Amino acid sequence: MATATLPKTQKGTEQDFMPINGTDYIELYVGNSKQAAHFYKTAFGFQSLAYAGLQTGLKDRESYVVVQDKIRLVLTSPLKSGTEIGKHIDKHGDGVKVVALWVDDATYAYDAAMERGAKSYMEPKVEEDATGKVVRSGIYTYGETVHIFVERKDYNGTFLPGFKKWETPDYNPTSTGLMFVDHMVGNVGWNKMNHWVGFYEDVLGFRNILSFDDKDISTEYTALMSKVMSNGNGRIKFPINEPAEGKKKSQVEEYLDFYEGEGVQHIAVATNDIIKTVRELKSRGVEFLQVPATYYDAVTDRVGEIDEDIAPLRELGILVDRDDEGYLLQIFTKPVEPRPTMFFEIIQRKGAQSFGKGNFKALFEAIEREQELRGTLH
Ligand code: TYF
Ligand code: FE
Repeated sequence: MATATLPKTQKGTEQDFMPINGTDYIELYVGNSKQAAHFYKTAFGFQSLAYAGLQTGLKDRESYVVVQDKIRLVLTSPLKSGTEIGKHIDKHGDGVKVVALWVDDATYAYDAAMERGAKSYMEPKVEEDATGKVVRSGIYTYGETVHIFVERKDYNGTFLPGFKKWETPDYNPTSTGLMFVDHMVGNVGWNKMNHWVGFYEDVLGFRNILSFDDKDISTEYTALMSKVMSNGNGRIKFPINEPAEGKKKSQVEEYLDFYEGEGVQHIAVATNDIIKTVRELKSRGVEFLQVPATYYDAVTDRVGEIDEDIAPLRELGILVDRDDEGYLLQIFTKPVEPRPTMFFEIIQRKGAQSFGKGNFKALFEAIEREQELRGTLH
């Protein structure tokens, strides 16, 4: 059963011991950062922002940073064999290494997390350039994924010290209307969901705001369970999925097999005009999961009146769901790398603060059809 509760910090006087302003950046370790940056510019409409590599004195890695409104992606590749980045890519394929959290005090955030049982990834480190200073610190979360706390209140540079502005005067595809990270989902191992729920509660002061069990999230063949964790102000939402036993291999299990461990499953990005955004993304070659046309026969009965015409939603395959507070529109890309691991969700919220429970069945059946095509639905 799905249950909604307000984060405790919004109910009473309890202090939020881990104030977070939002997602600072997402860093992916990828085989070819230069081409990945081109892909995110061309296909998703990100803009060139910053660069660090040979030209800035780095010898072992190269990073390209792209930006779209509040979303910053860092694409990083090694420049030689035997690096931690290379090992990460060898094991997992391209994937998210860092989910960076924007805080006012990265030293305090680190100390508070460590005191509550976090595993250290990076002790607080001050980095400076002519425009100011940034403090960063980091802790491990599920798998080899890490959270880096970024304190940038005394900084005025382009991205971070050590990076230079990346200027591409000859190639700047337009934005596709993506605005900010709405939520990021982690896939964790069998029976590990509650462990990571406890980690976000104890170490980072998050609250479990929604829960889905295998009865909510199952089709005829596959199942999973999910709990949504939110920080105090609701700007950070991390659903955590674990596989559940079904007749066939669930998508979470498939992810764990191909990623060879726990990791980020999808990045949901918000738009305020999903029809325009999805039309643009499709024209640039982004591939989306397709639900059957019959999905739209019942949609008005299920969600009632909405502002959008059904015709373009049907044409583009955009899903709709309603809750007590309003409705939402969402659509899911196919995985964006060779392994069936990470994908994107495009979401437009019109009041609803939920995650599209009414679409789970149609969505998971669409994922199963993809699994069937690649021969991984056993
Ligand atoms: O983030 C969510 O909960 C929704 C639905 O494997 C969802 O986007 C949940 C699990 C999943 C794919 C999508
Ligand atoms: Fe999602």
